[in-house]
Amino acid sequence: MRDDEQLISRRGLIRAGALGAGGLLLAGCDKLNSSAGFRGVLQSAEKLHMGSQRLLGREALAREFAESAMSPVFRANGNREVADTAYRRLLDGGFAGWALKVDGQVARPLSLPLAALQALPQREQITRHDCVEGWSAIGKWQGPQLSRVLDLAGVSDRARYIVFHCADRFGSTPYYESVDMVDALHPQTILAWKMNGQPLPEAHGAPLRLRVERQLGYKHAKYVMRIEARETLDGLYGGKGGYWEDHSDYAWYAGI
Ligand SMILES: Nc1nc2c(c(=O)[nH]1)N[C@H]1C(S)=C(S)[C@@H](COP(=O)(O)O)O[C@H]1N2
Ligand SMILES: [Mo]
Repeated sequence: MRDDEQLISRRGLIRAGALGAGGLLLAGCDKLNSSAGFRGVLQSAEKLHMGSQRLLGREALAREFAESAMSPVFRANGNREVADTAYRRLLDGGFAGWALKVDGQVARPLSLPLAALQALPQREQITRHDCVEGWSAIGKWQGPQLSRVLDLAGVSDRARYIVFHCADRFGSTPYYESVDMVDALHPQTILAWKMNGQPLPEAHGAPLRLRVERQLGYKHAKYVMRIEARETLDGLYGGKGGYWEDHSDYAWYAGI
């Protein structure tokens, strides 16, 4: 089986299986994606699927791999460059003047330079990235757990979502993403500054990107500049919790 076939059959087992629509598994991933009907099925199954995945355990880990399984080439997808002039100045300066902002529903708003994130306990994980466009790649990621950073900031009990604000845009609209507190506090949810043993290159989200290993690729926000704890997603851009959620029929809960 090729990786993308594994992806669709794995997702299909949960989704189409629950809906009794196993025949859909025979088509290719791209075809499934471009079929409005199938995406509609995915969306109507979102809540059911979220419930069944969460029943498997809030702490259930995504599979981790050996170094020997790492993909020789890890494709870069979506934006691979950031046009923003402030970002380009920071990139040129090796992100020396960069700092991650942490704000919203927190006791202590923070501004964390890269060195501060690198000084926190680190987690390294070799995982498979699954993009809805029908490709997968296995890579090694390193960074502090998001839960550590949220602890430092004293995230409020009222916070229900963590939002990731990114430096890049599609047209005039910034990319952003969000996760709930279960995914935010999950042990494999990290703020990665290292990929495959090197600082993140621009194409993969320098200087910092989210890894949220039980979710599909578009949830893994690159170029993260600011993290915001919120009670609600209402009133934020299109209100659906992410750039693609606002601008396509991609589901907010993209659990694999
Ligand atoms: N800021 C930002 N994050 C993003 C995207 C993007 O365009 N901008 N694309 C998403 C999609 S669809 C995927 S599959 C992954 C791709 O990550 P990679 O470029 O490291 O492969 O990033 C996700 N995060
Ligand atoms: Mo993707």
